[in-house]
Amino acid sequence: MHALLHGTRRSLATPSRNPRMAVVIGRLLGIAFIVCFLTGLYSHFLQDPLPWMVFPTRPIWLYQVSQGIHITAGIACFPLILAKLYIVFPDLFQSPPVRSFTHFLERASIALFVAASLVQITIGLLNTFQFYSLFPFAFRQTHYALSFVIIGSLAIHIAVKLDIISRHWRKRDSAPRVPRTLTVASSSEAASDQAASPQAADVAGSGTRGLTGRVFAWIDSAPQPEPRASRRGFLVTVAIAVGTVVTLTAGQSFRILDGTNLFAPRKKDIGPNAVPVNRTARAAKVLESAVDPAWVLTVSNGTTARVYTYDDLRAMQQYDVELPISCVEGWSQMASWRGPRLRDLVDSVGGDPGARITATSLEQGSIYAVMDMGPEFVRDELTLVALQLNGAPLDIDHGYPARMIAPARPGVLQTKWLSSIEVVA
Ligand SMILES: Nc1nc2c(c(=O)[nH]1)N[C@H]1C(S)=C(S)[C@@H](COP(=O)(O)O)O[C@H]1N2
Ligand SMILES: [Mo]
Repeated sequence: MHALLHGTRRSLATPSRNPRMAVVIGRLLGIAFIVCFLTGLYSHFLQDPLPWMVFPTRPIWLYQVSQGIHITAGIACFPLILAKLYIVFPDLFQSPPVRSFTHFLERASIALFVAASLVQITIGLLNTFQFYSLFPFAFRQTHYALSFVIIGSLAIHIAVKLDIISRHWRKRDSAPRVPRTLTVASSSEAASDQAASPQAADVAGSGTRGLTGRVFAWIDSAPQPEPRASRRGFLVTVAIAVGTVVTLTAGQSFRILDGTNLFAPRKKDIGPNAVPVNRTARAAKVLESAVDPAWVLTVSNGTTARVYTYDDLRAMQQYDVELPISCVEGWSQMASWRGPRLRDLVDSVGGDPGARITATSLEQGSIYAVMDMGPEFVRDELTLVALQLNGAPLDIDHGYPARMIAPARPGVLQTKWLSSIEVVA
């Protein structure tokens, strides 16, 4: 068993599998994870705010950019994680597999970290293709919970590897290569190397750190034909892979890459009113209710209620605003909207300046059918009950007769096919 594990690890050794590379890729991955975590928290709490939370409403593209970065960084994680797993793959064959309780914890935390990360990016990617119904669980809650598992195990991982990370953080600080004769199997050789190299002595100490150090020392000592060239080749390969997946998808979020957006689920400007559609009127089962001539928008505040017909809404002061639809799935699109201000409607029923609202759609039985909005968005002069999109009445798929549009909010909260607005204290 011992020999088998060692033989396997030896045969897996390549120049790119070294601690410096693990640190270089790990660093990028760590940055991507933290960026995803922070932008993810922002998106999560916009949709599920804690009672005291107040959100910025400017710049209007804040959520659009934040979520674009979230999805793009998440997509970039695929090649980065694969590269990182490739580099550290021989570590899987450590012998003995578990050396001590600390070593067990170290390996278990890495296993958890890898598993959680792979699940996280996979369900995230599937979600951008709207596979929500594929999961027998609530996507957002799961994604949110996993993010804490990942950030927690990342912190443990960094703590455990701090020694290696700091030694290989800068290129010039990297430990000198240990002689090729060093093998983990032979303690006498290790001992002679300790004498020859202070770094080797440093890493070959007792406990888990010693083992990890020796693992990397061993990887470092693998036969290395033209190591520089093949290491650069590996980095270039990873860079090309990251560049490719980003270039082929990020156009959904960033217009500058629209031309090369071949793989993302949405393209800009394509759809009715030149805007992509998330959920169609047919899918939302509002094909009839949305065009019912008896449609009215009910605005209420306690016992006070007013009923607005479509013509009543059009007779109010109309405003033109430029605001993006920014889907949680990453795609976004700037558009021109026209309609009355939400705050004028709220004022018409004596709404308090600090009041929240709950908006309800004609759509039945969907989590997007009811939406909550805090006062910072309700009072904002850019928040409209939109009747027009890009110079024409809303297409039925974009929420005809009336929909919500507010700055710096996720698309999920831009409720279509409005039927009522309730002021809540
Ligand atoms: N009633 C209702 N409103 C909704 C949705 C929905 O499913 N039902 N989807 C939301 C989502 S997820 C997005 S991204 C935007 C997209 O708006 P669009 O389809 O007009 O582009 O609408 C939002 N409004
Ligand atoms: Mo969305």
